[in-house]
This record gives sequence, structure tokens and C-alpha cells, in this order.
Amino acid sequence: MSIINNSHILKYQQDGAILIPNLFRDWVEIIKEGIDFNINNPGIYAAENTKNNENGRFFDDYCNWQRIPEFKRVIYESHASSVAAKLMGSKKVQFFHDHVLYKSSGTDTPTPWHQDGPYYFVKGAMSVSFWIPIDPVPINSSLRIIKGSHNWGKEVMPIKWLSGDNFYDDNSKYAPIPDPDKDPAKYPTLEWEMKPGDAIAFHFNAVHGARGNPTNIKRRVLSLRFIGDDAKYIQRDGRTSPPFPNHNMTDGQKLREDWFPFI
Ligand SMILES: O=C(O)CCC(=O)C(=O)O
Repeated sequence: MSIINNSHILKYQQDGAILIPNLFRDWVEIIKEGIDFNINNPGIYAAENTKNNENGRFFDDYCNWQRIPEFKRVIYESHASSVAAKLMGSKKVQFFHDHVLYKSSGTDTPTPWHQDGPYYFVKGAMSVSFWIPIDPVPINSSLRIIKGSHNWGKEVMPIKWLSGDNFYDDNSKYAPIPDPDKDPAKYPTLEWEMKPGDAIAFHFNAVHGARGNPTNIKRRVLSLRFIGDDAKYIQRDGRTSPPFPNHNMTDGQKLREDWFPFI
């Protein structure tokens, strides 16, 4: 039996996010080794996102798959790319990047509401990230997604996570950041309690965030991000995140295959 069926695909395309139980069940130990290595050996983009007056630790890092063999194996050998192709409705799948998000037990720091799309230099309707916890995630530390927000059209203003400053100099073209806690009727959220190896698949334009981690369990997560047939390079108004310096791509080009491999 296939891991996902047509109703998963429809739901993904309607809501912009679905829970896929057990998708990475056989990969939990391998991902754990990779995440622990990454936390102990941060890369050049690693960031600490906890403010001075907040408890706990919110660490993130990305673009480490080429130096962390456990991540490379999951990207190439798990079901991730075939499930990504089905959800996106894409013939081919390109890997964009890996992202580790770690919140220690008792972390106050929320993850701000945001879309990943505006931080990226990639444009296209076909995209998916898998948010893969390798610790049990109670509902109050899980990922939260605004249902249907991947279809909003206007992009939401990207901000810097630690300072809250605008990400680009000119943010006039972006919509204000929504607050589902203030207006839950307008912004219904999808949130799931999760087991190690479950995954949330969500679109690059799905608005998402998370509370801190008030639980007594650390929250270690690997996000893997894929793009589909229609994905093209788009010139943004400044340095993107990830920045991928010296990429030499121009507007409308497919993303270079040597950096963003077809899986
Ligand atoms: O894990 C989190 O707190 C946020 C995750 C996220 O923003 C992402 O995977 O794109």
C-alpha cells in the first residue's frame, strides 16, 4: 500500500499542510545522529534565536546535508522525494535544503508566524517541506499552520527571527503578519501532537509558527525542503535566507542542478 493516497494529496493542495504519521519512522535514529552532530558542530549559518530575557535555547542551522552523511542518506534513500513528487504533482523533485530546529525543554521563545517562500530565491507553486521531529511533540510545542494560507497570493512580510526587524529594506510589497491567537476565526490553524518519525508536509507559502517549548522534552526537528517542475529562480530585494552566495543564477532560470540535486 502506498504511504499517501489521493485524499492526502487533495488535502495537501487545499489546506497547504498535512500530517503524515510514521513517514520517517525507520529513520528516527539516523536523523537523531545527524541532528545531534549538527548541534554539537554548528555550520556557518547556525543561529541562536533566544533573547536575553528568555529561558531555554532555540537553535537553528541549515544547509549542512553535504557534510552530514545521515542527512544525505535520508534525502536520497527515504520516501521523502517520492512523497514530495506526489504531493506537489511534479514529475521531478529537486532538493532545496535541510534545516535543523532545536528547542530545549523550557524554551520561552516562540517561532514567529512566517512563510518560508519570501525568504527564498525560488518561485513556483510546487514546493513542500517535511517537518520531522525525532522527539515526541505535545500539541503545545508543535508546528502551527494557518489553514489555506499557501493560497493567499500576497506574500507575508518576512522578518528576522531574533530582532524582529524587517528582512528586506523595502517591505511595502508584503502583507502584515497575521496573528491567529488574536483572530482564530479568521485564521484557523492546523496543529498536531506528533510521535518521533511523523512528519508534517507543508507548502513554502503556508504561514506557520510555533509556541516555545514549555514541555519537559527537548524538541529536535529536521526540516527537508523540496521543489518541483515549475520552480524557478527569482531575484529578491536583498540577501535571501539561505543566502547561497555566488550562485550566479538569474531570474527565471531553473535552480542549478549541481547545488540543488534532482532526487
Ligand atoms: O520548528 C519551528 O519552530 C519552526 C519550523 C519552521 O519554520 C520550518 O521548518 O520552516
